[in-house]
Amino acid sequence: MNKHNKSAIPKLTYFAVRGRAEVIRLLLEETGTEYTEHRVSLEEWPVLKPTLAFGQLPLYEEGDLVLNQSQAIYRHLARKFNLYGSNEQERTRCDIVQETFVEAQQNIGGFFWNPEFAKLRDNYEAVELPALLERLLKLYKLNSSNSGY
Ligand SMILES: N[C@@H](CCC(=O)N[C@@H](CS)C(=O)NCC(=O)O)C(=O)O
Repeated sequence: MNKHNKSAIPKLTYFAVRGRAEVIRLLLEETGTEYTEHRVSLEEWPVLKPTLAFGQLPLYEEGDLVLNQSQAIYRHLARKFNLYGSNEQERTRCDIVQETFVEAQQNIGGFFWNPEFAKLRDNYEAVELPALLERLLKLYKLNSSNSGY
């Protein structure tokens, strides 16, 4: 017997920004899934934080299935909605796309929040960002020459 109630309406808890929740919202919207959202305010956060297993958001609930870690939630939804390839090779290619975007997100986020942002900006725009975008472009080229996505 499956102990999870798969028919339960999913609930997403996150702050009122796109951030790590946006991929979850897109997956739920794209698949026409009914869901509810709790958009946590800055006043609410200090009260909610200590009640969470990892003290961070997003939190995704589906009946008694309670998930944190955004990348794991994305993969859970991709499996659930049959968007995670149809064989081992395709799933591995999905993982490569996911990891490449995690790296890009960390790179851009790290730059954005860097206290020396203003000082580093010119070099980032001229050198680092084009190299990063080039890598993403390669990924698209790699995937489009092997049809199926
Ligand atoms: N590895 C976690 C990181 C989660 C994370 O850093 N969440 C941030 C928002 S994007 C957060 O909850 N920040 C508030 C805090 O840590 O107090 C994931 O991918 O879900």
